[in-house]
Amino acid sequence: MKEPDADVAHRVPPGQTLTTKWPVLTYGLTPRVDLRRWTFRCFGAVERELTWTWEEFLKLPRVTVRSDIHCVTRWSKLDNEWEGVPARVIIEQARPKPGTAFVLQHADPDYTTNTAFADLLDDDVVLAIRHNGNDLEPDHGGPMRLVLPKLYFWKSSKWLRAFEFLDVNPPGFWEQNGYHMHADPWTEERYSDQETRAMQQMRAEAARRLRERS
Ligand SMILES: Nc1nc2c(c(=O)[nH]1)N[C@H]1C(S)=C(S)[C@@H](COP(=O)(O)O)O[C@H]1N2
Ligand SMILES: [Mo]
Repeated sequence: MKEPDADVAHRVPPGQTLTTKWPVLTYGLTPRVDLRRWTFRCFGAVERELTWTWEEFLKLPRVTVRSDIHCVTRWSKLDNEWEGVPARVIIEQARPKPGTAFVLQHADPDYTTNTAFADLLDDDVVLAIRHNGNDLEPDHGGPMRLVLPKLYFWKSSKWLRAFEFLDVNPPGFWEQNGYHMHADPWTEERYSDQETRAMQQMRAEAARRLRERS
């Protein structure tokens, strides 16, 4: 860890320290993935539910983007090069219904995190399979993880398996355990007690509706 040089200081959000290492942060164990059974799925409020096998997923158009990682545990890692399928490509194929405002990411093993639909549409949001020229290591989410660089990194699911399109905003795993619904590192949206009253009501309402549905 070191103090950022002046030329990159503007890229380091408040309360963060730079690292050149890449820590592994997983709740639980790295899942073992069988690529013959792996699928990625879009479901919920979509015109058609879609499922890609690994072979099909590899045929989707890919881009290479460069971005910075900001973890809520206060480390940041600059200049990561990610190769992956733009989230927008996936969303265009799934065609979310009007009124879709949120996406719940479902990942192995039993990890979820909620995101505003609009936050997935940025050019640098990718379903990544490679990092700095190498296949993504299992500990870092291989074979595929989301990268959503403008939010704290817990909003980037490793071992991503599905997008659920929703008109409500249910809290995901960390969001049910004290962390913020939105997670903007520039305004330090770290903890749920910093949420607006409206957002806290929305989280309670959405959690209740999802419980009723299941
Ligand atoms: N499936 C899954 N995705 C996850 C996590 C997890 O525990 N399980 N941890 C999150 C957290 S808190 C962070 S900071 C990043 C860490 O990614 P890394 O281990 O590649 O640094 O992954 C996020 N995505
Ligand atoms: Mo994290």
